[in-house]
Amino acid sequence: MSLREEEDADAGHLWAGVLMALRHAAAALVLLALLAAGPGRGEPDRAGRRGPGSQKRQSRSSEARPGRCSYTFIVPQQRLQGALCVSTAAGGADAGGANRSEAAALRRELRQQQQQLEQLRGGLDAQLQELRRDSSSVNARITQLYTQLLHDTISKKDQVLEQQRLETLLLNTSTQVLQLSARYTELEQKYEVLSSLVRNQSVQLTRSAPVQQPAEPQSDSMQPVEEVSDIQRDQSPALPQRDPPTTTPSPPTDHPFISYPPTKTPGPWRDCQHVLESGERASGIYLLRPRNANRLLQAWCEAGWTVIQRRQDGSVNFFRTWDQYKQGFGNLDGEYWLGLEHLYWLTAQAQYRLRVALEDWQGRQVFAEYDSFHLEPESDWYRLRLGRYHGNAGDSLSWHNNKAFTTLDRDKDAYTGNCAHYQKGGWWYHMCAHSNLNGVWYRGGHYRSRYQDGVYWAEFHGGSYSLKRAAMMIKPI
Ligand SMILES: [Ca+2]
Repeated sequence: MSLREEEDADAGHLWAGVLMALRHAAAALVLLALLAAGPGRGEPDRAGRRGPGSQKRQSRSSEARPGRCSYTFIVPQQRLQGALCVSTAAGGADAGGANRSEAAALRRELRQQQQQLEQLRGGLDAQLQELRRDSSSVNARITQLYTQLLHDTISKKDQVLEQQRLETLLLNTSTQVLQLSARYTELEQKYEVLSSLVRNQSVQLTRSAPVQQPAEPQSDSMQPVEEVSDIQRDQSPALPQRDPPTTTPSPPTDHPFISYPPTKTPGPWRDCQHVLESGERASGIYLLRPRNANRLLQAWCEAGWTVIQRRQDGSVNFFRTWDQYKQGFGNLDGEYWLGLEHLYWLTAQAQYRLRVALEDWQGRQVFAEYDSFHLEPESDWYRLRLGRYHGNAGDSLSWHNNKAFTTLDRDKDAYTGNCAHYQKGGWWYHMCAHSNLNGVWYRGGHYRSRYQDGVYWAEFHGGSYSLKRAAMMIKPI
């Protein structure tokens, strides 16, 4: 902007010079005109064109007295210093001749000045044009610089934005790395736990191998048909485990055995109701043999109820394979799963009802009952058949009615993936679960997990609350 103002100032000076030159030229023209009109009285119309100043000069010249100037001209000071006096006084021929010669000299002088003025004007025009060209080039240069500055500014802003974006990206990446690191640590810990479980199972298998040999089933005999599940092995006092209750039982074998002493030796009983009817009222472990079943099993009996599942302290891992869910696992006096095959035979011998007893971490106890309960055979994936609900826990199992059982290695649910992988258990998953009593036992109720994999009953505290206690039990109608 200052350049532009400077340029304007230069142009102003130029114009002022031009005007000054024009004024001088005009004065010279007036003088020329007056000289051309002769030494007589000036013609009023010619003088009148020069404006009021000329009128005054005319009036003064009309009053000229002998010996004094008839016309007074103001000529440019560059050439003539002071006033120029032309005497027009009437007198001798010498005086007139002198005046004429002076006038001729003046005319020459004026012509010269006129020529100089023309030259000056031409020079000025050339300079003006040159200045204009300079101005245009300066303008173009300023525009170019301004454009470049704008471009640089925008580019710097872009750089700042890009830098901010990169910083954000770096921050996010760092966070992800930290999360991955934490996840890796967690996986490492899980791997350690699993490794120790595998070692324990190997030890148990080694120790139990000799016991399995004599336990071949004897069909068509009232002698116990030696069928048993992991449950018995888990709690066998004869098979001390290296670890406390958190030890995971070994996988079921083709030729199971009985190793846990029942609470009462008599039996086997058809179910716990049969135990109760036989006068055995104490809660505990009893030997059962379902009617028409070529197998013996043990279960926890409580007031005629046959407990088929129990959660209470997270001591047993319920994330198991199909075979393990089929045969059962856990500790009969603790957490356990009776086994789908046992459930099938039990519920095939009579009409049973199901009771689900739940307790939250504040000690509140609720229940859900279904007036009929049985399973289809393994060929139909132990499909759940459930009757009407009643109770005060809310109905979170009817949604699973008529659904096949799903485990981590056998996906029979309606979901595109395997629900067992997400719910960390085995259940009659649908898409996926309103109840997940075989899920992960979390301490304290509300838990944080990527998936809803706790021990939950959706109608009682929702899917993100892991219950303290849960038990499933059956009783003939
Ligand atoms: Ca599926």
